[in-house]
Amino acid sequence: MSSPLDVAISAAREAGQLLRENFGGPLDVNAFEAHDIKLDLDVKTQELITQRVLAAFPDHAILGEEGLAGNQDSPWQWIIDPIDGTVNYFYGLPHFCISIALRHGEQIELGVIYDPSRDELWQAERGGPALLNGKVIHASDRAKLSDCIVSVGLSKSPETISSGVPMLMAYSQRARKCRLMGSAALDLAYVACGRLDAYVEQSVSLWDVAAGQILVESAGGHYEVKPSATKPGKIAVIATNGKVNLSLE
Ligand code: LIP
Repeated sequence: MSSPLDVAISAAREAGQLLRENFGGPLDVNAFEAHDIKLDLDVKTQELITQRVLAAFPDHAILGEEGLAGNQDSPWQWIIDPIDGTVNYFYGLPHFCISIALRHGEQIELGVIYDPSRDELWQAERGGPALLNGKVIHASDRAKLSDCIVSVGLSKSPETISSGVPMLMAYSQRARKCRLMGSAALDLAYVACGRLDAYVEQSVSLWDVAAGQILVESAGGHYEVKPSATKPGKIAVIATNGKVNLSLE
């Protein structure tokens, strides 16, 4: 029987192929929201991943951006974002990914993030190294904020945007550069491999960040999470290379 990591990698790659095939073509939109877009392809991609996971682990639970599946009483829970960066995908911006994590109880056991545009696959299992395309990766060692690139996520509601802009202003004045790239999972994968030095977002969903958390921690970075102060049910995340202090005092 395939290991959970092998199933996650295989499902992410298969989902990536589906996204590549549909990228740039006509897309069925399920909802246009003020600061978000929901695609039918989000649903189809999560269905594909769900089928592969439950075929291997029929008694596990699925928690995804597009809904629940499987046995919700199971202590084993797969946390899936089928397209992280959906708005980028819809507009033809090749910066999006599939994010799959598996947790047992509250402990994340593995994470896989796949960027089908660049064919880059990040993976980590608890207690092991973080890998990018099979090679060990490490977070950067920049310790001065003025030397760092900080990615800031501005989420989907007026409240989270109005609370995020002052944070963006503050980091823009203190860091070398800030970036807003629209995919929390890729931001975290980039922190894990040293392309970014930190990622902050005040209101994001568990499925956006679960796989990225174990990648960052396995790569020597630091990951903090707390309930969002701006959006009930969402979380606020600060992820760094483990060296830089993001305090704005
Ligand atoms: C996105 C996150 C991003 C956040 C966006 C959106 P989605 O996830 O990755 O960090 O700022 O509002 O939530 O919706 O593209 O899967």
